[in-house]
Amino acid sequence: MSKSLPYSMKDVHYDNAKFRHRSCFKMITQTVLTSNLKRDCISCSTGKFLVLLMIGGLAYLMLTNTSSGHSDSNGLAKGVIFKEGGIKEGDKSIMDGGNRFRRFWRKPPRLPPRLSPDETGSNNSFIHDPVKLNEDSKWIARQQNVKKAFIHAWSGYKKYAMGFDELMPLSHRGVDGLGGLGATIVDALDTAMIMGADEVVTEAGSWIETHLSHRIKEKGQVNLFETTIRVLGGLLSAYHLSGGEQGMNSTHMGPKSIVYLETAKQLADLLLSAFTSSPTPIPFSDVVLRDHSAHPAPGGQSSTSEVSTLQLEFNYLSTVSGDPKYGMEAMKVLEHLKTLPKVEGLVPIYISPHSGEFIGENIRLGSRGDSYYEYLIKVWLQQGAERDGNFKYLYDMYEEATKGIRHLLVQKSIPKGLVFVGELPSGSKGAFSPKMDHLVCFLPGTLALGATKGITKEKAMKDNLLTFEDLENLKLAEDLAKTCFEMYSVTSTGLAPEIAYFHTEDYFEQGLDGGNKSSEYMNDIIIKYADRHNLLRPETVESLFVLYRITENPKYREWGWQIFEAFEKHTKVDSGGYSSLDDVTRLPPQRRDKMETFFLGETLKYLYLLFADSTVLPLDKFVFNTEAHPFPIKGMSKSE
Ligand code: DMJ
Repeated sequence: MSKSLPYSMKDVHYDNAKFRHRSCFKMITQTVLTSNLKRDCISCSTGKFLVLLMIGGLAYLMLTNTSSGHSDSNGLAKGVIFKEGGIKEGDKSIMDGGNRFRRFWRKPPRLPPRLSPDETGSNNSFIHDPVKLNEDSKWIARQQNVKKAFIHAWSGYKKYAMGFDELMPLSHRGVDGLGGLGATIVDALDTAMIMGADEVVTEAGSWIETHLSHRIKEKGQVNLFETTIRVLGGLLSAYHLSGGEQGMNSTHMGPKSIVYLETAKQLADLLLSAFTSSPTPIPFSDVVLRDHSAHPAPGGQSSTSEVSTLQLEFNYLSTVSGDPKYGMEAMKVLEHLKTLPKVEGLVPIYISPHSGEFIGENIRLGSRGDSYYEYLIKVWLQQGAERDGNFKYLYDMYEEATKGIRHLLVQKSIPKGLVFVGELPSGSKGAFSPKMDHLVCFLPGTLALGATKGITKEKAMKDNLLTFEDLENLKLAEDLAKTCFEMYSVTSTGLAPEIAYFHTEDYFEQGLDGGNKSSEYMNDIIIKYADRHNLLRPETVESLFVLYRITENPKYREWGWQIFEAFEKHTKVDSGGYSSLDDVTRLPPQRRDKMETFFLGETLKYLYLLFADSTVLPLDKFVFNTEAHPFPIKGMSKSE
């Protein structure tokens, strides 16, 4: 295990033999033995003698001139000498000489092993492959740029908004848009752990330990879904990543892991009132923390995606707390949804907690619909070996839904044939709308994950694991990922709008292009004035990350890098933080005074992981909640 992360989270920088320290002696002897001198002289005995003489001379110089090491090792050596050998102070110089000799002959020290041997094994071949070596250094450097961006985002938040939910990076203030639980802090914490941003881990962890429990007791209304995915999810993944399940006292900066778990339980106990106050298995949308009460949203309806995007978090809390009540309440929602009528597996975006029935016919995979589909497959994956027992219905619902998506929602744009997912605002009998929210860009990643269950496509093919449906979904995933990427590159800023429309036989509007005249998709993608903002959303880079892991195609990394560069260029605020934008089609773009928590929780985390070694948080062992907080798949955590 690395210093800061549990077994599964080893830092990716370790296995570079190229960065290992080599002793001067080793370097010189290697140079001598591999140089022309070797070829020219080693065959003659004078040559051999000269080489030996040189080695001997060098060894002598090192023994007599090397300082006796780091002050640390001096102190330690002294202690050990007295303890083990009972040798007196007067004998120290003899021992020092011996120690030098031992140090001299022992292997050069390695950098701290931050990947376990099984994780590094497969990568060692590149040591001999200069092209791969270069390529790897490129991605390591790019990954470090993402880490720098994360620290810049955090520094702005810390300077101007510490303790608030979000940073307003232009007016240098904080704002509590999510109920006042310090959402940026909790959302960002596991990203900091994954990146090894220790200072951020300390600052975020200490704030949580000192303030969060009190806030949970005192604060008023929070949204069940937002609080679950960001705050509960963040606490639980911090608990795992800091070694909580190994029963360790955290070696991290910040508090002990148990603090995260206890705070998560305190919060979840209050959130449970949204389930228990409702007359049906569909929870109310809002909870008033200080009153221990819950109520429906104004208008009385809940979003379908919100009620079905709580289960990974509550299930995992049940696993680690040993109390089944959390998972049981949350799973009742999905069990209930299973019984409701659907349109080829597709569901309306509103549901009533009073009747338990869907409301209206509006079907879409964007806002209020999106993560219903995501959690069907992820909650099933979370069960590990138990997937095909009581949870099989989730896979069936997912499979039916993906067929429905392909049949009813997927079309191609003209003239260039971008594959996109549209909407059915009046159900399957009504008109098709060629509108696609950026939020839909989670779908390529989810489809790819559902197809291979987290292993690479190559391995899945080799082991004959892919069904016809899997292959169709994988193909759709790749096509959609391209469309999502083009939604970025078609604009002047290289950043995607919140919503795009696609040119079809039935729909076109002149003069609403993205502004990048060199994009070949200029006429395919239409961006209305009201939809031109960018909120630093993660969905596209999330899908690029998953697709890269599964297909191993480097183009996904390159696309991710282009997007990152556009964020750097247009959204970075010098005084700290990153801002949203009002209009991605204009140069320079007008900035919007908000840094969303998911920029730190998701966008930068997925970019970092996109450039990381695939052994970091492998997708067949971890499932990411919809806010990018990773939980181990059942049976994959060492404590189980
Ligand atoms: C996040 O809070 C989650 O990813 C959610 O599922 C959708 N919206 C935002 C990011 O865009």
